[in-house]
Amino acid sequence: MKNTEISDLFDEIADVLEFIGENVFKVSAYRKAARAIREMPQDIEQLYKNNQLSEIPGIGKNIAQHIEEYLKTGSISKYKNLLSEIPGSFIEMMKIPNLGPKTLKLLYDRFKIKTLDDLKRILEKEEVMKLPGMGEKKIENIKKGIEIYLSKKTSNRISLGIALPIVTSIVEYMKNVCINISPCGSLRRMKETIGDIDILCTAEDTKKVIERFVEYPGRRSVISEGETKGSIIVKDSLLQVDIRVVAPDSYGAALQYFTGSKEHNIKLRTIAKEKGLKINEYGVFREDRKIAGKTEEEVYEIFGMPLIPPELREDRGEIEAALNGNLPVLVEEKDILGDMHIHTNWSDGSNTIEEIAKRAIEKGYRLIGLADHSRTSKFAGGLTVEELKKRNKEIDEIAKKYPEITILKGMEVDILGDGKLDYPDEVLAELDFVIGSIHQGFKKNVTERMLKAMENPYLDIIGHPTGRLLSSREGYSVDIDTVIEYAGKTFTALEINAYYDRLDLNDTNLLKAREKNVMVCIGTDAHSVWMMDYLKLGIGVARRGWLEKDKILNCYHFKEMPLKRKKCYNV
Ligand code: DGT
Ligand code: CA
Ligand code: CA
Ligand code: ZN
Repeated sequence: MKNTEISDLFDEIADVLEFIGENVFKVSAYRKAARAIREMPQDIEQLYKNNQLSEIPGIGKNIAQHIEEYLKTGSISKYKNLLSEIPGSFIEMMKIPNLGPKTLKLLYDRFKIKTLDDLKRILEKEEVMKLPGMGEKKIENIKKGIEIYLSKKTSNRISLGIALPIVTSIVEYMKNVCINISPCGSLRRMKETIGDIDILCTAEDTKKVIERFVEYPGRRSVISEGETKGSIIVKDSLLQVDIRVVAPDSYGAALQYFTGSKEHNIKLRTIAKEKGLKINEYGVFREDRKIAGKTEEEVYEIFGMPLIPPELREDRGEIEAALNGNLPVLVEEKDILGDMHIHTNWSDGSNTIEEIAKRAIEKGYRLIGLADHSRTSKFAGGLTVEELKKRNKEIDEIAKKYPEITILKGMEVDILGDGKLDYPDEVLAELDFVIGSIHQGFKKNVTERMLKAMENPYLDIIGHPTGRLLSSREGYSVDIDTVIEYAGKTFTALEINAYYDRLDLNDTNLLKAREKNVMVCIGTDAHSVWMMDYLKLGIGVARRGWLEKDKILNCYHFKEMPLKRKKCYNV
């Protein structure tokens, strides 16, 4: 079937027409045609052969001619001519989610960008914000779009932070036709990247569920529509979403099965066999009698285990731990008293201390750690010693106004080329806590510099310890095992940077940190109050790393918080 090819082409024609400023009716004619063809069940070639193109709603003579031309020759001359009117890489850039042709045109006219690299570069510039309609959130969304576009091109996986809001919105949209509904698969396990989204539900009317699902307003296209299953691709991330409707008495078994991981399920099936049982997505069976399946708890209970939290289900020892009764008591959202890594407008954040405090109170936090950049990070508005003192004075004033929250005077201090910190010790000593981060020289002696920095009694936490960016950067050349071990020896905590593109440390490194008894600190690295929402990603990563609340700094009130500078450790 050539339906998708043709509708993609029409969408591209619409993009280009919009980019060159054609009239809106023309643009929308192509968009309507693209959508009609994409979503119709019949094969367009067949319709053409039967002379029925004009029966497709929204397809006039002009567009019918294009279809005919494409089916006969494999291309559309109008499209070729249009392409010659716009710079080469623009067709590619128009595929970036969250970046429409109008915005692209705006950026092109103002900055003369030609390539994707140009685009990335200008998005970092202050002037971009001054363009009409270009807020901070919009820029952040375009950056996300670029990430999605690039990762789809290379690995086909999307970061958790992007997939999570999509599934939330779909679940919200589907709720009223379902009895139970839950995401499963890697998303429920809070894995850092997601291949596709899986959703499971029960309902009185199965048909209604699928019908509504394939009408989801955020869909780009429908891949399949069956009796109990449906698949769509969503527009803003090009992710595939699968939904499955199951019978209520199999819901638990299905949830268990489709949450995975595959490795966890294989291990469970082996155990079932040893007990003479059979487990599948319908239930647990002895001979042919079903003995469990309605709830997940019931399924695990049959094997003598408590419910294993989804984040642990990777066959990394969780089944053995469950059988022996020593599963960790994982940290929960309610254990976290606040966010320990927030930038204010004293450095490169966009909100005032007061705005941040207010948002934190709204979120029910008991404390926040403000961590602005230090003086060497000039590009990020790093504070001089003078400015730091002024900022701290302002914190004192705001703190008086909001006694319900503890505002900690922290800093994200650069670890310099020689492993020293960016302020003298007496300045660091006046702060409540210090995060030390590598922001320059990603390839130069990073391990040695980190170890040296950890010897400083005022360096409490190492920020984003590996420096990786999920979308684009492998990370520093750092021997993370050595860093983790030394963190244990020096009572330095390691950060879980919860920004969606970092998630650093990740689950596997956290498991190592846990072995070495290293403390962990969760921070969103928010540069704007809405980014404080990323905290839940950090909690998910912490849970995947088997962390309990006693190992997490944010679970302590400041007075009891075991920071290195307080020398409260038993050596
Ligand atoms: P993803 O989508 O690559 O991020 O990872 P998952 O874990 O969501 O994998 P997916 O979507 O292929 O399948 C969803 C779940 O279904 C998976 O976690 C476990 C279950 N599953 C899929 N295929 C198999 C299989 O061959 N054997 C078993 N035991 N379970 C499977
Ligand atoms: Ca999946
Ligand atoms: Ca799937
Ligand atoms: Zn940083």
